[in-house]
Amino acid sequence: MQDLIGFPNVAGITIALSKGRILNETLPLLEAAGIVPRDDPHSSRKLILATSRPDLRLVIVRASDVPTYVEHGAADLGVAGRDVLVEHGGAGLYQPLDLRIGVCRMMVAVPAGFDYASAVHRGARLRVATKYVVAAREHFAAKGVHVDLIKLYGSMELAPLTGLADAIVDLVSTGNTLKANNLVAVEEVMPVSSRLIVNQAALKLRRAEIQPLLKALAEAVAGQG
Ligand code: PRT
Ligand code: MG
Repeated sequence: MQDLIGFPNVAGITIALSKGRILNETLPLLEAAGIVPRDDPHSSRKLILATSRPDLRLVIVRASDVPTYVEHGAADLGVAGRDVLVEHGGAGLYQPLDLRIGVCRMMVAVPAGFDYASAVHRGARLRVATKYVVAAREHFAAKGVHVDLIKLYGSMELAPLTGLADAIVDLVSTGNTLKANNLVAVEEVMPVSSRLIVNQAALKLRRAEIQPLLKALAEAVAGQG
């Protein structure tokens, strides 16, 4: 079969992934499903990677762009964290499988010594810096906490240390980053893991191609340690 690399997605299956932990943790699942990139994705600078399956390619995009590629059908499938999916809104996406990778928690964190509970109890208005404004807005609204959200694109931990915000909403896995910046987690917003996402139209129109892949990945997830 002819190589599909570089061609629009007229045939075959395209999977969108982001470099870093999602790629690292997805590769073993893909391998268990019989899919291995032809070039080493860690050293290659290619953004489209051919695989051991001639009808299946990987595209490398920013983590927060994965749902956009899949929503618009530029990729048929993708892997994205729940954090990213909540901010995107999930329109046009089917989320059939929790891959149980990229596991962490979205937390509210404040400087050590800041009495969050009593600030909330007093009804104080808190300035909260975060990349996750949709999740944060829903969380504080549900708790009846008054907040002014400040949108950031990274290094949230710096915001309380510089006086930009009273609190942050960020992802925490080991807790080392919070600790190193003298912050403490005070409340969970949501548990996070990465999901397989599928373009809804692609699943309907090309179920025969996509369904076996979903099944193979579900088995890979069930078999992972
Ligand atoms: O880095 P870039 O701006 O390109 O994009 P990104 O940060 O969205 O991508 P990436 O690769 O860093 O993260 C991809 C996905 O991994 C996220 O969308 C999450 O679903 C998932 N994930 C799992 C995490 C973490 N764990 C995590 N700990 N993403 C980020 N972190 C960061 C966190 O924001 C904080 O800065 O790691 C730091 C905390 O880690 P600990 O171990 O010190 O607690
Ligand atoms: Mg990052």
